[in-house]
Amino acid sequence: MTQQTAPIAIRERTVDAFTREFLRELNFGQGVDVERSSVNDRYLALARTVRHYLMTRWIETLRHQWEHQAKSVAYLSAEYLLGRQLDNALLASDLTDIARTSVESLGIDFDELRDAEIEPGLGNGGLGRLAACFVDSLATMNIPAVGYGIRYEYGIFEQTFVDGWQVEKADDWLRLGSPWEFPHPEAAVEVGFGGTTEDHEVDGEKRRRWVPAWNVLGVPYNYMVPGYENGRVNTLRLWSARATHAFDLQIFNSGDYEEAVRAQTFAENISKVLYPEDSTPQGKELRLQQQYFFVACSLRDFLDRVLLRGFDLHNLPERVTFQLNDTHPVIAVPELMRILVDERGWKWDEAWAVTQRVFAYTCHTLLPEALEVWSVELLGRLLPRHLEIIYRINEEFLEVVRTRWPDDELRLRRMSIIAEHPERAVRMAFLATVAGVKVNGVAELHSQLLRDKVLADFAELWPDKFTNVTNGITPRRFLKLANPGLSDLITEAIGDGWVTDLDRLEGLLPLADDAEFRRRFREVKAANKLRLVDMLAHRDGSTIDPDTMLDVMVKRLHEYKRQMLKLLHVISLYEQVTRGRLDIADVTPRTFAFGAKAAPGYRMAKQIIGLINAVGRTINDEPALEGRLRIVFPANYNVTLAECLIPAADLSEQISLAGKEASGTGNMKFMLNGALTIGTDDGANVEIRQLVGDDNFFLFGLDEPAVEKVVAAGYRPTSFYESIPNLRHALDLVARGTFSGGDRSVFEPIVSNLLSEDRFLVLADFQAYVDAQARVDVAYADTEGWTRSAVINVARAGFFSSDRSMRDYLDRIWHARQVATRP
Ligand code: B1H
Repeated sequence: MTQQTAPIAIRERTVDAFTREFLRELNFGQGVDVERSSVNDRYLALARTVRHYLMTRWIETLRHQWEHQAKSVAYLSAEYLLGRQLDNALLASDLTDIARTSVESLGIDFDELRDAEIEPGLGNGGLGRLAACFVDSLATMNIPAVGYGIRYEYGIFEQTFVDGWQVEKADDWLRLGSPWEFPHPEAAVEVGFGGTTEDHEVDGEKRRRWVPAWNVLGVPYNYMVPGYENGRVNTLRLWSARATHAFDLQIFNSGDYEEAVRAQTFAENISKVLYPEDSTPQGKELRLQQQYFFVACSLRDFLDRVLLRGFDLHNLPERVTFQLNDTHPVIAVPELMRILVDERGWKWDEAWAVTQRVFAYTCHTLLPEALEVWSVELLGRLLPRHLEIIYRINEEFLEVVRTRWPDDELRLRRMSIIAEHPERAVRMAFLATVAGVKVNGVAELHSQLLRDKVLADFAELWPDKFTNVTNGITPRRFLKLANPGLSDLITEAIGDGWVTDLDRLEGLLPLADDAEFRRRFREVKAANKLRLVDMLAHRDGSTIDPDTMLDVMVKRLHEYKRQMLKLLHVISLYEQVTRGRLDIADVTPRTFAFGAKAAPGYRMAKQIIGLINAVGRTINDEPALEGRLRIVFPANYNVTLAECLIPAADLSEQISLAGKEASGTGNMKFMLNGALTIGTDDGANVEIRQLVGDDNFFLFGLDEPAVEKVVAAGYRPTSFYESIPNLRHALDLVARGTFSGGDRSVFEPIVSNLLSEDRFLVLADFQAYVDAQARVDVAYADTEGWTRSAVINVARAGFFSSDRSMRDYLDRIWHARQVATRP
């Protein structure tokens, strides 16, 4: 017997040892000496050095997982919006101070290296960032877990502004090398597409099988997911598409070299680029290819590599839950059925019994246009066997419905996984609901609306299937890393246990009444604003006044989120001041910050971006407003920018139309960093307000039932336009071309949309919003009172730790156990 080799022992945690390692990486990894090294050389060497320190833990975690074969969570997500890795790795391994001292002893600017990292933007917005927070919490909480996804060569586009209009640039995030990934080409798996299905015989038994027309290789790239100072390093496995050699060879042999190269490109296209649609999936063929590609690779990987050879798949539910992050990975359901029935020869019922117990589905939306459907034509062409399986699942499901509600044709049509209109299509959310052990929404209100509206028939059939897990955010990245000033102040007051037990922030409550603590809290906020001023000056050359209230709305641009509502408020202030109806001395000095990307094909969203920038140009140049009102709209809002903006914010804008924002997670990040929220009764705002109390939250607007009523009664936006003078004046200003050099046509689509349709009731909520902003002004004028509220917000934010979300998933859905690893 060979003795098992232990991984090379952890390196010495001293500055000297770190420096030796760093220089070694610089010399042997990058092939340069310190003097001749570029910033990127140094960044890569630093990253690799830190990586080495985590390596032993990673190997040990994997070995431990292999030996114990405990129940794991496999998180399936098409998006992971990770943000920069270096800082997080340093934090998790407690190497920040050592690394800084070491690098600076060589005369190198440490912060410059941190800034050199290009963030992996492999997600669109909240859904992708949520997945990143969840893998962080899974590791920190010692939960055996693996994240599966796609290694897009191009992540979310880089946004630039040209004359105020959004122009997209490709996000070539890999161009300078990627020190955090470990490719394993030898472990590639093959995935089929297209072709036909047929019957055949195995040992005298009839079976169905799929004969794909072409195959693609999935190459896994492993990423470390270090837990916070707990010695655990979980794995995130992202798949990259390559052409198979067989496919290549076949064509090469036919002598057509160009065709062969084309085939390669064709295969590699699958993981080329992230679809930049947030909330509105387009039924694009390549997107379905991406989904099936990563899901097929992941199932294959889990069944063949993570499980012991010979594992009896009947016991699969004791070994794993595949958590489906929205409908994007739902094609995994028929894929597992295909594996069990076609490849392993199981009886259908036997396979279905297992399948139904290993998947759980998280829904992230309420917008009807966001519910993914795939046309039967496309699905049948790309995945013919999966379509057959879906048909059979549907038939048996409809039998269940028929038994429960005989002679209810309407209900049958409503609930069918196959929609008939406007074309025959597979409703992925229904498939997920039928197959999932559990279906969860992402905030209390959202889960309630899922049960009552979007999936009401299903909730009636299976009430116990439905549950809620309110979203959360990782306090490591969004407080400890993003806001060192506040972190230190908190730690000084209550110790550092909050980093992994965020409920301890409650200990700050008494300090809300402590004048000295409040003073220091304000000092931190002021310092964070200066940091932001610096950053914006460097990045965009824009200036903001750190002595004004910082009022921030950052999130994807979508009509339902209502950036227009905030903009109309700003326009109205401008209009009133310049027309002499409002004394500028009575206006609270504010900096209005926006950050938002629009889906490239979303015309109205791009118009709104154009208008925000146009209004910004006008009011920022208006002498009467100098030092009082200003708009900043830094381009390319991303995780890195969020980490600088949010800690500096005073006011958090969470103003979606009630019933439209499933949860929101930005709202939680602001709260945790001591901003007060102006918000509607929507998504997780509801829970924020319950936690902080009405005195510490600026609630406004229609609630969800009221929205329903207004819409049912036939909403007429013009009635608000006519009856609210300030609203009329603001809209007229836009209509008259005030912000477009007199050209009325430029923003006409926005104005006419608001006056005719206004799907998201901007005009209906305008007055309530303005009134709430007046309450904000009054509250802000009372500096001590405002700080008190801000401290209370922080103190009550413990609930929104993604660690708590993980506990809820464990208790309500996964029933997996935390396992101890050595500290
Ligand atoms: C959310 C998405 C989403 N909901 C389709 N749905 C996508 C839908 O590429 N696509 O096609 C991408 C993303 N994203 C967000 O999820 C919700 O709007 C937020 O309210 C929520 O906080 C977040 C996390 O649950």
